[in-house]
Amino acid sequence: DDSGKRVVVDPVTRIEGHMRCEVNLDENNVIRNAVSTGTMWRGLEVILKGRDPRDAWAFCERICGVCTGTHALVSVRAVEDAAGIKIPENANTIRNLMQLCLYAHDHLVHFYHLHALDWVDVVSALQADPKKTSELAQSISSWALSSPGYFLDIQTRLKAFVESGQLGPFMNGYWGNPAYKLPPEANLMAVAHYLEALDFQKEIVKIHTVFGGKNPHPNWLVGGMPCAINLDNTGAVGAINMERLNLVSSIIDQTIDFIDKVYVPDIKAIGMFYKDWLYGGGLSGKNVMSYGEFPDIANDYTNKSLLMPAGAILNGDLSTVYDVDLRDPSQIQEFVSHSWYAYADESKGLHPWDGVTEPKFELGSKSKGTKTNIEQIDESAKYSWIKSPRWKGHAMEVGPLARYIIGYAKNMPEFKEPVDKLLSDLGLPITALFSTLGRTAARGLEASWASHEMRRQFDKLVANIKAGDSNTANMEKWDPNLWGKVKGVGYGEAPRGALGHWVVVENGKIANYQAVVPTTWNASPRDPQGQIGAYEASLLDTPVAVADQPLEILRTLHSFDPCLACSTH
Ligand code: NFC
Repeated sequence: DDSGKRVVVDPVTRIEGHMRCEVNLDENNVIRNAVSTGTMWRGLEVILKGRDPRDAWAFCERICGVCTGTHALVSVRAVEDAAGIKIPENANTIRNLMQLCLYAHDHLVHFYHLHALDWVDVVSALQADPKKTSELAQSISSWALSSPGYFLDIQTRLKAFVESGQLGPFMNGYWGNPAYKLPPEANLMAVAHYLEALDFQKEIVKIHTVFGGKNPHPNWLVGGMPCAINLDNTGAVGAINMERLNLVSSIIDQTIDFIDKVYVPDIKAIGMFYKDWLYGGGLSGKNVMSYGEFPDIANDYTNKSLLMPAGAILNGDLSTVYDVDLRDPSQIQEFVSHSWYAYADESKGLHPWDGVTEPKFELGSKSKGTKTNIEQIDESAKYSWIKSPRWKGHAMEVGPLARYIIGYAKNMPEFKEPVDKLLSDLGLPITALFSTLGRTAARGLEASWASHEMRRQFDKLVANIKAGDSNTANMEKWDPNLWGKVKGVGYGEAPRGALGHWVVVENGKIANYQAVVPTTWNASPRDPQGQIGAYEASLLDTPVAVADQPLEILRTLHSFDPCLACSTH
């Protein structure tokens, strides 16, 4: 599309992986066309072929170090599904704790370190009055670090940073851009919380190190979890004992405190100043989907057991939540007509059990520049390393906002009440949810939900151990040579949205392996019908204040928490 002014953002930063975005602006600097491109391919699906299915989790986990462990989780679920392996109760609860811990950590880091600076003007914080900042902080939260002296200290550190000309993590922001709306005091408060969150986030992941040995890339196991439990400190070296459980318990308390007293109030404070900026809804008011997560009953991955429900909504009709069936070949399909892969017939999609990953890099005739230095991409041809997944032919948005919309539509109080409360505090209608701000707010609410659910799952684990059950793994059916030709699917909700792995096992080895990933859904290029994905849809009709400072583009893209490493895998 050559109409208007083409703006290219490459690389998009403060994300995971390699992304390029191009937009066309009309004469009023409003976005009229958007192109989302994944610029790197990983090849994990190809690497997995011929390997032992019990090792798949360890390879898949390396798809990403940000949503660490979540690929391993759905991988072991896929292999267990294929082999008909059931996991013990404790393994299910520990897996839930690992995944909830990931939600809390990932959402917190995303908000403060990858997204906040799209709303917060760091340099403006230098103009803030520390006393007024303290009053503002104390008016929204009981968090202890809120004295005038504390904020003066942060401001002095920041000033030294700016004066040295070495802004460190605050380099290259569009400081002073008119799209920033927070007063200096709110900016200073947010900078303080950016630094506090940077320090605190390392505590949360210690939960992964207790149950999974390390972070990133903790250990998992087909058939359960690899950690032994021994409260008496006898027997297995490195087993989970009372001291470690107490550490986990104390980190859970601190996480709840930080999220409820810092993260959620900050979301509300930022929402207050930006509630007129309701762009970026894209597909969220139309098509959203969740596979569901957190089975409360071991080995039951249906809505009877899932604390976060599965479902799909089409055309914004919240009165109907459709069932999602990942085994049905007509429901989930991936297309490659605009992706750098080859299919025998690219007018059709493939269900992941029959999926093909064969790279084919070529540029359309209307692209500008060279293969190694593309100046403008041709979106009428192949233009991304991301495939285009579709549910019953529809492009879908996935992620925290999709999950909250589905929970809301299902009238589940734990999702509906916090949303209604936030909207009423901000004086906004439900439609305001379908926006960039709504996506950011849903993630904050979800971080709070996840931290409290961690407490419940932890108490459940301890109660079960104290009742005499210390089993964490089921090693029956361990030998894949005895499985025959089988296929399985593992699914769940990664922090960024719906994640599925499909595996086919033959002669004890992986015959095919396909992952369809949250960012693959959201960042997908066009499909053969020309339907755009969630990122492209969300950018349309957004005005950009300064064309060569695409702050609004980053703000909306970041609200999805892009992970391009995952999307291209
Ligand atoms: Ni990487 Fe992901 C995997 C994605 O499923 N997208 O939240 C998850 O990365 O962050």
